[in-house]
Amino acid sequence: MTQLNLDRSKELFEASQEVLVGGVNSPVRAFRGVGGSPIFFDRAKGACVYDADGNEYIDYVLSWGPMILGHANDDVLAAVAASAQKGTSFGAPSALETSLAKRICSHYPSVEKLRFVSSGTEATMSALRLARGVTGRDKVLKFEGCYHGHADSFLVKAGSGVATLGLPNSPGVPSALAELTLNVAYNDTDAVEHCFSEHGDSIAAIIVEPVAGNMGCIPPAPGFLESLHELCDRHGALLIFDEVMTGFRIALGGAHEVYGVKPDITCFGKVVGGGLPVGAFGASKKIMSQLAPEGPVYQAGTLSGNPLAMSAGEATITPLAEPGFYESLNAYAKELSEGIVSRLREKGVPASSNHVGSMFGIFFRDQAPRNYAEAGEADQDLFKRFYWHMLSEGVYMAPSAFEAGFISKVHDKALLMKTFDAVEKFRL
Ligand code: HOZ
Repeated sequence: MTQLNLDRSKELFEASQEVLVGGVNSPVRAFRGVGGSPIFFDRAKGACVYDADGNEYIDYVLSWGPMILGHANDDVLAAVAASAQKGTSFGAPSALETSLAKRICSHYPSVEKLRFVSSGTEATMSALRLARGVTGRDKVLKFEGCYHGHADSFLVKAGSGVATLGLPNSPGVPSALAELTLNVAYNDTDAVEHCFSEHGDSIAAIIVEPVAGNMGCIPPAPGFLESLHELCDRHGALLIFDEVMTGFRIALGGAHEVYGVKPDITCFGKVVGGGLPVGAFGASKKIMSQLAPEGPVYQAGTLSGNPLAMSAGEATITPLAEPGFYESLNAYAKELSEGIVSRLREKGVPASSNHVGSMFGIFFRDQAPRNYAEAGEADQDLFKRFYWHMLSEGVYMAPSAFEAGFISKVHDKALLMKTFDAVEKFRL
């Protein structure tokens, strides 16, 4: 294994721990999922990130998904710079919001109207409030290992950092609220049916990551999303797709397009903000009319529709509609994930992978998992060793076995081969 110099990152981590909780601003970044101290970044360009010690890495995290065009894309930078010249926040409407909203709605037929917020967490939290307001019901059904941000109602058996740190639930979430969150295994339609038979008339919504991306990457089983739609319809509940990760990522039309299922409410984040803080939720005009100021369900935000974020989102999404944009991206994800696994298996390492569009997951177990329990059975020790090996060879992957990986438009064949060379050097 090549010896990396991480002295500066270590110094910066020492300093950050004095004033930032765990030295970070989001728990997964603390590297508790892989041990050791986190890498502090200095800059990023294209498919690569550069740390404070000057090491270069091929980046398969991409800020956890948004950077689909690669880091510091020239057009996105130009759009943000031009927008900044005109003011960084108005706290009042601008034409930029209408333009981006139109663009999003045009690719998601079930979304007729939108509300912009500043993060994926805000989008899912507000979508649930809207669903509760529309149905007059309180319960929400989610799936073990799915992560929908850190709002109270979702921090029950969640994925992502919660899974990484082994926290089943979070203190601070009132038990009376947590009791309204029902959890069943992802991809288990029978369990959903059973839940509806017990709580049917009090379930406001099912919320689901149509492709789970916070317990590694786990695709929906054939028919799973359709069955959720059908059960919601039958029981008068709303179906919420959390497309924060999958929206504009697995296809231009996200999971709507890939699986042909139209949810009642859709949440966006990540790619729609092009690397700036943006979230959004949207639905039919009828459902959205229940939101203030048209209706009584309240939701607001000082930086919602922020001009810099709208400009970055518009500049990011526009080229995604070019013919063939997703083909090469998705082919890379397939070749990468399958290529890593075949090389590991040749060495006798138990490994499997999933990929949907340009999202992927590598698992240290023979079979790719279908749910959170199976994802948890993967060999964590092997994952950690592989993680540090790849890092030392200049490949930056998510520092947790419970996160998905991502590809950008500028990941090319040379980087793919470099990644494979790194895998070849892995020793058990
Ligand atoms: N929960 C996000 C990843 N799935 C964000 C993690 C982070 O920014 O640290």
